[in-house]
Amino acid sequence: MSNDRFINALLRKPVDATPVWMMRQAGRYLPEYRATREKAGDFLTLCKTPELACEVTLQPLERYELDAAILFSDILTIPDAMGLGLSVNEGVGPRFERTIRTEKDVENLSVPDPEDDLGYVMDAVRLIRKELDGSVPLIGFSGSPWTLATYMIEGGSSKDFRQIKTMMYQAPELLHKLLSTITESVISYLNAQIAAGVQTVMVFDTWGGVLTTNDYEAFSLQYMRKIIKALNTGSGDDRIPAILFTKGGGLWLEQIADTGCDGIGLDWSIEIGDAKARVGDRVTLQGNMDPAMLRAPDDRIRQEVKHIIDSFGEGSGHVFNLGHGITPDIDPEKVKVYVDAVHEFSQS
Ligand code: 1CP
Repeated sequence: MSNDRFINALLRKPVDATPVWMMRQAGRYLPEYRATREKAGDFLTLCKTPELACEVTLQPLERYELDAAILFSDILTIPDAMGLGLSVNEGVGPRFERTIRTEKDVENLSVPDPEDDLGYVMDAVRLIRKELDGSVPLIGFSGSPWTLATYMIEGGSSKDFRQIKTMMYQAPELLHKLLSTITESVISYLNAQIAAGVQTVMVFDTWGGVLTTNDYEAFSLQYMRKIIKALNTGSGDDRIPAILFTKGGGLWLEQIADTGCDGIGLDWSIEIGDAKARVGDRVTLQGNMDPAMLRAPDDRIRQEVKHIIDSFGEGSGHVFNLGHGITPDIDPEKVKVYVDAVHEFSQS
């Protein structure tokens, strides 16, 4: 690969500068993304048309010196393939026609065949790898079982997680059964992405942070540990690294590192130097600038990038990122300030 900083940082090998990418780097803040989505008609058609998914995956790489590409797709492709009837509308967000609430609902679910029901994702991966032509590595991803279950049970986004928490406390065995089916689906989905060519996998546990410490272990981390163990990542220096990101997971870094993952995604609430002191060099840390900082004046953005790099300190094992996805209101020029500052301040 002509740029292997990202993989090297995940394997804790020396790098010439800290690699950087950005969650939601292909997205609504880019006018060219909005134009392609317009051409597709809607978001799901964009995801399900490999040529267009490939086009938007590459868009941010044309503008910025990013060290990785992330597959353009969504975490909700799995429940969609399970037949829940997904729609994603501007201003409304994702919605499912059918929710999972009863024993019968859970029993009726089956594990999707990734090359068949999710074949459009694998086609996109193969096409993107071809187009990237070894320039930067491609990240594949999935939602965590807990995070996917929140959408499947609530029927869309949620503020208080009322339905899933009711199930968790009234019918925990039923929720575990659902989480087991989703876990099997995630394992086969990520292994198919690896077979199709992704060079790193990331699991987004966006809603793990709403759990108590005990429930985080029982309802989220336990299943992510199973996923890490079942991935066909290979071994040694050729392995496909795996990153776990629990938003709000700063309390549980030691337990997350114990899963055997290669990298931990950090949100912005924790000092990265403190995180490093807790997990040592067992794992790489990915993060963790507040995405809202991209609204600050350029100098303030540069100052924050430098602060995070200095806080991480010496040695490999840092992938620079935002602590969560970039929001649609951000000026694309600010992203250039952020990306360039990471390389400038981290040159060794
Ligand atoms: O109108 C549009 O164009 C749709 C907006 C959008 C986009 C650009 C959605 C709907 N998904 C995506 C792409 C997406 N989603 C990517 C693309 C790759 C990249 O990062 O560039 C990725 C990795 C995701 C993952 C995703 N989807 C997560 C996990 C990461 C995170 O941000 O926490 C979650 C929670 C979702 C659900 C989802 N899909 C879309 C939206 C708006 C949401 C969030 C809804 C919510 O807040 O509950």
